[in-house]
Amino acid sequence: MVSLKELWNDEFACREWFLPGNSCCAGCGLEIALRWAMKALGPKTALVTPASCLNVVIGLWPKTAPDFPFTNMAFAAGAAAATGFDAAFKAKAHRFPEGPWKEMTSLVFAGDGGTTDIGLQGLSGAAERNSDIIYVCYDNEAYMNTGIQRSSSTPHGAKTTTTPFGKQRYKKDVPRIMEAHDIPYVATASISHPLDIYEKFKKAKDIKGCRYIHILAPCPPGWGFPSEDAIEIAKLAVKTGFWILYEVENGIKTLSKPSKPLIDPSKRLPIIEYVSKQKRFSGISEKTLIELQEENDRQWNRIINELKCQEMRTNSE
Ligand SMILES: Cc1ncc(C[n+]2csc(CCOP(=O)(O)OP(=O)(O)O)c2C)c(N)n1
Ligand code: SF4
Ligand SMILES: [Mg+2]
Repeated sequence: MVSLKELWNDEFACREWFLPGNSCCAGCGLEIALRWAMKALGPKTALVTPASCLNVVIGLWPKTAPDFPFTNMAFAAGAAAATGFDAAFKAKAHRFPEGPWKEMTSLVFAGDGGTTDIGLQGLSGAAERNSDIIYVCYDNEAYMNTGIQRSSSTPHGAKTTTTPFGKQRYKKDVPRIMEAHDIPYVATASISHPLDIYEKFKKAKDIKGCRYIHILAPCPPGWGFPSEDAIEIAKLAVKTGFWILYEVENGIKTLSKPSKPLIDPSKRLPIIEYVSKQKRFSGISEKTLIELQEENDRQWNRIINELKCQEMRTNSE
């Protein structure tokens, strides 16, 4: 893994591109995610932000934070807009080969509502076309900007303003849906592991085609925990196995370092350790807690089986 010393000597990583003093809440996960993504991508990045907390934060003058080009976009149109930008950059690069156009990266940073609900059709279209974009879902597991409504990414049992007794359904597994599109790169990440985020974006930058990165981005007011605990909460998500870190490169899946030991179930902390630190799960019933734990075990068993099949296939080739 890259060292902090190496980052310090890197022209892009050693400074901030999403500037401090912006209007994100203290401890906001999306801000940390974007900062680390931009350290890897650098300023020749054109960012598209569909309607979301980021969309509001990013455009508020005089606290406009990005030190790189960005466009605020309609809620459903993130992937389509970035595809258009990429086409324009490629056309410009053809006409003006000496310009900066060929180095531009088209990036979408969308919330879970903008990705797993309203933007999913456009995202699927871009993935099917293998559009040359990086699409990021920063997942704070609800529609935070409009007052904490449930999304299809809200976990089972979590209270939101539209699920006052806890959500009945389970979280939609969008990284798995993106894997099914056979795009060149799919990864999950968490703000608890910024160097892992950095490395995944560095890798994604050098891949052509549609790349999808899904980042767990805790939200202190929306989840109900003190701002200073944001990293600890994200760490617990990984340590309990609730949030599994992995990459899929050209169809080959690998668990990322922090999640690898958790193949052994005894190494996973019980899910209650994560849930009990957040007000959105307050009053969760024993039954829902067991269901949440069982769902988590199912997710792990599925991934472990996939890895075993993959290994058998590779050995037989
Ligand atoms: C078509 C449309 N419907 C609704 C809205 C209102 N709206 C703006 S942001 C938002 C919530 C976005 O949620 P998410 O994508 O999860 O991002 P977050 O706010 O959590 O960062 C909604 C419903 C809108 N802008 N456009
Ligand atoms: S409400 Fe949540 S996601 Fe939105 S800016 Fe605040 S901490 Fe970030
Ligand atoms: Mg959200």
